[in-house]
Formats: sequence, structure tokens, C-alpha cells
Amino acid sequence: MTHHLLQIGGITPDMRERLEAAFTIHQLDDFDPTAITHVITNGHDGVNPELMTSLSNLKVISGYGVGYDAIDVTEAVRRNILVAHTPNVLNQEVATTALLLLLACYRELLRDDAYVRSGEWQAKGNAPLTRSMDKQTVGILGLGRIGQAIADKLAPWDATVVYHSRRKKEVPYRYFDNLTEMARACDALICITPGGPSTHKIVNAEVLEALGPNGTLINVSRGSVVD
Ligand code: A2R
Repeated sequence: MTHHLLQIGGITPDMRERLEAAFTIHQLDDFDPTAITHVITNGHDGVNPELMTSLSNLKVISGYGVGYDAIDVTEAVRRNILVAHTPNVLNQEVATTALLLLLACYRELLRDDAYVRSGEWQAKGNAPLTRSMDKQTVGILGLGRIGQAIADKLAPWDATVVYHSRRKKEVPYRYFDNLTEMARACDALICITPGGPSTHKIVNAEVLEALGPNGTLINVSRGSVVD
């Protein structure tokens, strides 16, 4: 029996080859909704509710990413549709990106890059000095799989790691049950919670004010987490 898979978003040649061994692949601009049994999608696009309703024989939604906030999981469960995602695969890479962004902010990398490229360095000499990243208090909003990888990667900078999540964990870092209080205690705040309604704009004006004018905000979660 042929399984019919609807592809949402881009896939690599390797993914295509493996999927083609098991499925007939259909694209969004040309498919019969009643024939589709499987969907492959990314974390950003997910499956929109109207599309999901139209796929009356859908059995599996496979998201190649960690976040599944763009998929109505409650509705999927109600319809007995299995939803899969790919946690852990990119923990280290997302954590490295978080560190890259943090270091780039502290060291004004973009400002200094522009300074050199514009010829100002040659004309005026060194750009102003920047801040040290050593011994900073770094708050992690969402100490899950990726949050922990970020905490691990902060070790060489001798950071004091603190965190806020829904529950306190068995970790050697200080827990804040209040995000604003944590922001007040931090030099930098790194967001790495899931998206969706429960985290929508939880980094709000109050949190940003508590972080202060010299605070650094790094968001490697969804854009929806920050107002
Ligand atoms: O449930 P808890 O207490 O373990 O906390 C989780 C935390 N979290 C929240 N923290 C504060 N307020 C909330 N409303 C809230 N909801 C969840 O986020 C946990 O510490 C963390 C999520 O960790 P994991 O489930 O292990 O996710 P992972 O693999 O680290 O990925 C995080 C997100 C994905 O959902 C993608 O959207 C993005 O990274 O790429």
C-alpha cells in the first residue's frame, strides 16, 4: 500500500531520498486532501488548522524540529493523529548559537565589523573598548535540554547561571520562581522556552525594565516569547 505524504516546507536531498522509499510525496500546490495519511513539516510552518481539518485520513504529523507550537496538538490527540518532533538533535548547535550571539553583543561584533568595513578604523583608529563577558550572571529562561546545554557552554566564562522555568530542578543553579526578579539579578537573559500561549510575550516591559539598560537579551526560542 502506498502512503501519501504531504510536504510542508523544504527538505534536503537526503530526506527526500529516504522519504521517497516509503511515500508518494505531494506538494502543497497539488494534492488530494483525502489521500494524505502523513505530513512532514518544520517547526515554523507546522500545520495550519484549516489544512489539518481538510486532511480527513491523516495519521501522522512529523515535525523536523524541536518546537511544535505551530501544530494544534490538542486537536491531533482528539483525532488520534500521532505528532512527532526531533528533540535533542540540535541542542549543542542552538546552545552554540546562543553563546555566539551573547559574545557578539558583549564584544560589539557587528558595530566593529561595520567600523572596519567603512574604513573608519583606518581613518580614526581603534573602536571604543567593549565589555568583558567574564563572571557575568546569566539567567536562562527555560532550563530544559537546550537551556542546560547553554549553561554547560557558559562554564569557560565563569558565569553565574541562574534560571527560571515552571518547576525547580535538581541542578546546582539558583532558581527564581519569578521571571522579573531573575531579570533584575541578571546581566544577560537567554530565552529558550517553547513557544505557544503559555510563553506568549512573557518577556514583557516589566521584565525588560528589570533587566535594565545595560542588560543583554538573547532570544533563541520563538519570537512570540518576547514583547
Ligand atoms: O516545564 P519545566 O519547568 O521543565 O520548564 C520548561 C520551560 N518552560 C517554561 N518556563 C517558564 N514558563 C513557561 N510557561 C514555560 N513553559 C516551558 O522551558 C523547560 O525548562 C524549558 C523547555 O525545555 P525542553 O522541553 O527540554 O525544550 P528544548 O528541547 O530545550 O527546546 C526548547 C525550545 C523548543 O520548544 C523550540 O521552540 C526552540 O527551543 O527551538
